[in-house]
Amino acid sequence: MKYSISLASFRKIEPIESTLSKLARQGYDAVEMFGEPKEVDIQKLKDVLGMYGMPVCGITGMWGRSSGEGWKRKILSSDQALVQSSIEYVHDCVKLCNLLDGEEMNICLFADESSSFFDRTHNVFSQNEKERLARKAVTILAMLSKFASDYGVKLVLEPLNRYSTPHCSTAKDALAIVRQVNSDSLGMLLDTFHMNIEEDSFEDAIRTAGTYLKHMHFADNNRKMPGFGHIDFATIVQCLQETCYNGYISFEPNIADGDYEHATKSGLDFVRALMNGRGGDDDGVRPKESQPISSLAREKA
Ligand SMILES: [Mn+2]
Repeated sequence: MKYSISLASFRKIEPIESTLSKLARQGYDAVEMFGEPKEVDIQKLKDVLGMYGMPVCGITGMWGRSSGEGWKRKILSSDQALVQSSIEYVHDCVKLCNLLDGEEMNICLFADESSSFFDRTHNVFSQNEKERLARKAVTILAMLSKFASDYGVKLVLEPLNRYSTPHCSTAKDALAIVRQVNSDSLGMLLDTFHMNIEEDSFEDAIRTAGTYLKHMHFADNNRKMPGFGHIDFATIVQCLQETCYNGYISFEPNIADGDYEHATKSGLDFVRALMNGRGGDDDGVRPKESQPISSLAREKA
C-alpha cells in the first residue's frame, strides 16, 4: 500500500518547505499538491519537492469553502460563466498535475446555493433535481476526462457530504455518474470523513465503488488523523484489502498549528499497522493525542 498526505491540510499554517521538511522523515511515499495553480511557482515547487525526495501523487481540487476562490468552482452552476471558469480551473489543475508527474485530481460537484436550497441537516433534496444535475455532470465530466486523458491524468469523482454539497454525497451517487461517463480517465475517490456522515456502511460503499475506486482520503470522524476519533479503520482497511484496492491511502486531516508531527506520524503508523494485520484496539497501537480531559477529571475526583 502507498501512503500520501494532502499539503492542503498545512497550507494555512506554514510554507510548503516547512511541511515537507517535517513529513519527509515520517515515511510517506508521496504528497497531494493543493489545486491552486495560479499561486504556484512550478520550478520552485519542483525544486523543493526534489530536495526532500517527495513525489506528487496528484492534485487536491480546492472546491467549495476549502478555498477563497471555491465559490466560483461550481461545475453544476446554472451560470454558464461559472461553469466555464470551473472547467478552466480543472484544466489548469490537470496541467499542474502533469507538470508535477502526478496521476490524478479529485472532482467535487457543486451547484448554486440558491438552486439547491434544501434542509442540509436532513438532506431533503428532490430526486428529480438530483437526477437533472447528474445528467449535467455526466456531460461535463465526459469532456473533462477526455482533456485529462490527453495529459495522462485521471480524474476521480469524490462524494462529499450534505453540509458541503448534496449533489454527489455517496458512493452510489458517484458510481451512477462515473458509469455513464464510461471513461478510463474517470474513477472514484472515497473519503472516510464524508463516508462517516453519508454512507450506510463503509464496507458497502467500498464494494459499491469496486474497481472504479482509484484513490482514498483518510481522516477520522472529527477530521483528525486516523486513530484520533472513532471511525473503525480496521474494518475499512480489511475491506480495501479484500477488494484488492491498490491506489493511495491519502491522509487529509485538519491541522490547526505547526505542532502536528506526533499526529501525522502516529496516524500513519496506526493505519500501516492495521494494513499489516496488527493494531486492534487491544494492543495499544491506537495513537493518543493526550490524556483525555474526562479521565483527568476522574483522577482528581
Ligand atoms: Mn477528501
